[in-house]
Amino acid sequence: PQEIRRADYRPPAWLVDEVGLDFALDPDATQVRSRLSVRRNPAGDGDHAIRLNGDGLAARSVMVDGVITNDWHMDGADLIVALPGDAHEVSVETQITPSANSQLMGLYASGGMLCTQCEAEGFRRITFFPDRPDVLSTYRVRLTGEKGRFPVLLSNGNCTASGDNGDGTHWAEWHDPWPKPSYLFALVAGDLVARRDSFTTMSGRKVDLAIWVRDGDLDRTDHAMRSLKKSMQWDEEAFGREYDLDLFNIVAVSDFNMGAMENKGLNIFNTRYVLADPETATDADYDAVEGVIGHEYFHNWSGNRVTCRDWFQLSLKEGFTVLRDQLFSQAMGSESVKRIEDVRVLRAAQFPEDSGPLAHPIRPDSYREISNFYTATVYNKGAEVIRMMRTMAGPENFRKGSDLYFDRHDGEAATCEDFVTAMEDGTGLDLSRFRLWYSQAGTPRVEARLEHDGDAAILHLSQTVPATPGQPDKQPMPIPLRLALFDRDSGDHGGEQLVVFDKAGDSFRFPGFAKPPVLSLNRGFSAPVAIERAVPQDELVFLAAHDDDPLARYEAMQSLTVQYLTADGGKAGDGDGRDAIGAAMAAILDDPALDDLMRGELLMLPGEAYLAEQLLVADPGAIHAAREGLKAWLGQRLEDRLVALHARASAVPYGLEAVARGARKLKTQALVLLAAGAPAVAAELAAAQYSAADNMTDRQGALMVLAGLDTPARETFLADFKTRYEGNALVTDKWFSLQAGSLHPQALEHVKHLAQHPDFTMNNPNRVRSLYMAFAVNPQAFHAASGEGYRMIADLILALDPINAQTAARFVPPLGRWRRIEPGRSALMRAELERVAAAPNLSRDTAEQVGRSLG
Ligand code: BAL
Ligand code: ZN
Repeated sequence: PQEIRRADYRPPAWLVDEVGLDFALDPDATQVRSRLSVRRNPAGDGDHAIRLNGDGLAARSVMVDGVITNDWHMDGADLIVALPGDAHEVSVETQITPSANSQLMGLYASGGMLCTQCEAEGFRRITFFPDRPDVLSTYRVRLTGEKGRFPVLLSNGNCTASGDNGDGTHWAEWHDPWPKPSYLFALVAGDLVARRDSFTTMSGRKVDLAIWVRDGDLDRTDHAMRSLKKSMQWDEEAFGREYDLDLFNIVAVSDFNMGAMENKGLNIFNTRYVLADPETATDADYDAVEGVIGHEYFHNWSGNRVTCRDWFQLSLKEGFTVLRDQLFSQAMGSESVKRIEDVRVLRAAQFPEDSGPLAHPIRPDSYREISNFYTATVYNKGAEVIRMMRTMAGPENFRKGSDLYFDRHDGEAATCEDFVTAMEDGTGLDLSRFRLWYSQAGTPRVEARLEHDGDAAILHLSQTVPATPGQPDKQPMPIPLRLALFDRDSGDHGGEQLVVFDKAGDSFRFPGFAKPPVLSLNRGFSAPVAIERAVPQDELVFLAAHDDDPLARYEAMQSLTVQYLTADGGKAGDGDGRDAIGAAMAAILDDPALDDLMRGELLMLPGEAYLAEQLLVADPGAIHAAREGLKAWLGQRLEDRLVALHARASAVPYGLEAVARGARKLKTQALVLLAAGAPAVAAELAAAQYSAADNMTDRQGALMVLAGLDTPARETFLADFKTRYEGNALVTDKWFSLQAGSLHPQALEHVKHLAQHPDFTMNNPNRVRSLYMAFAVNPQAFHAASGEGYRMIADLILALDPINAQTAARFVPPLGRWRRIEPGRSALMRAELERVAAAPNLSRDTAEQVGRSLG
């Protein structure tokens, strides 16, 4: 497949001002008639034919200005129609088969309903169209379908008319007055019920809100509705953004490739980010629903009102919208805990991407299949890059920059460059060198050394940005580092400072320190970099106990553990390091000033993927053994405290407030350490926790621990869980995940059996991910020394690719890590990638990912 390059961007030759679409809906044969009002783009290349992208479509008829024409031809999958003048009406008739659409792109069937997913290039699977984000049109859509099957007919914007045809079918017409690119088109037809509510905007307009689900799911939509109203309110207060239609619809579907989709006025969601009640959703699920509802809603401005010029600019809307959803969640719950969670996700998902064969800048330079670039780099690092601008500008100036950006580009398809320019103009910052964050891939490594000289502390910094594919040489980047220097005796610092470090090497002098201070660096994780500094153990212990920046305190605990676990390549550590961790954890358990949510963060050990990332070449088996060894030692050493903690937390009644959530978090964390150090005690407490549970957080936490233990209770409780929630797809996903992700030594065997379970299907992405993604990120099972885990994932990719290429390609990155793994496993991983690469008829998605991983 052909490589598409950012540098080759050309404006569209033709613009489409208005789109009329007429759907006669039928799962097996849907007729689509389009009517496009097109005009020649003065900025285009003067082409006398319009290119209408298609994917698997055949034109049944083509009309220009109401007259059938034969002056058209196919160029690959695209339809080229000759147009003599400067403005025409082009109409095309196509027929599609939603019931056969297993890729879940375009119009497809999901459990009897019909729905769409068009981002990035799904609209061309519905009808021929200039399917690119810089072609913005207003849409009028007419839907006709059987009343019995499809009592609800939805599309973007407002419903302008509806009626009964008297023949068992009915129709509805929708009009979206806001010009939008085709990727934001949506329709839904199905037998759905709605939770309804309303929101009055800051200018006093009443907006009707509806969340559409299957009958039976309605009582699990309360949290989603509350999250939506909070999102609407917060976006007005924090960013001055008001909603702009009279109606906002959300529809939940169970077959969905992504988490959710921000279609204008008609967001379509994966059920897992809508449905939640205490019995079936964990606290993490509640947070995810709130965060994703916010994210999609915030796209109404960052993405829809201002959209992307081309797909290379994806981070323009995704990085910014992730930052917006992160700030929203920080404001709704614990600010510090949310920041720590986001940093953990970045390190677990994005740092490995940045240091592997799939590394790319947040604004990529080329792609073959754009679906492969919906990545942690574009999303999460993209958010960090904008967060750095906010840190340098300060929140108030940042708001001026974002206001200017929205004002200046409302109704346009913009670029990342437009965003940075608006930020410069609005904030007064000089971002000329900062733009490197958009063009250079790779996580900068910052070496830091603190020197004490007379009465001053001198911070010496140097940076390198590692080579990444296609980018052998890098320039130094501007890196904003928040820092504080603590007096060891008083435990205080004289105020936080911000240094922007933008050279290969530099030194910063801080006078007024008679004694060497303790450095707290990159506070709040102000820059998405890896700090390399040999921090003395006593300083880490000091910061873990005293740092007033919660993220820095968490970092100190993480570093303490990372230093211990990665000593000698992860094979062994010294007893002194282990004692320091034990003492620090005991202090955290005992610290009365900590709230339990934060306590839980400080007690969390770094994950195995993050530990592996610290090593040039990792031995996953050794890392797993070292980490489990530390857990066992901690479980034994802290057994009494952990048992007491479990009892204290178990006495807190269920609620959604922070105190109750913190108690639930600690309850299961205590079990996890006890399971390693005192398995019999843990098994008993976990069984009690499971049986007493009145909520999914406790029940799932207990079952997770039991699923990892070799105890007879394991089977009993897994079976109970399965039957207790029979018929609930999202909880059944949990049942698969718990086993595939478990610490049980037979986890790999369990996955093999589960793949044969009648509830397993390759046609539902949630189910596939619940089994195989949970397995692929379970280091012990996936990295089985035999290579069987690698074979299993390669087999999955090959089997899934023809069914759902987008989801299949997502399983390539775990195998793509082969260069950073010890030689024995590395060769096995590579062999599996080569086996996949050699298969005939690979999708563009999978072929690109496998090619880059081997390249
Ligand atoms: N735009 C794709 C889904 C999302 O990021 O919201
Ligand atoms: Zn998004």
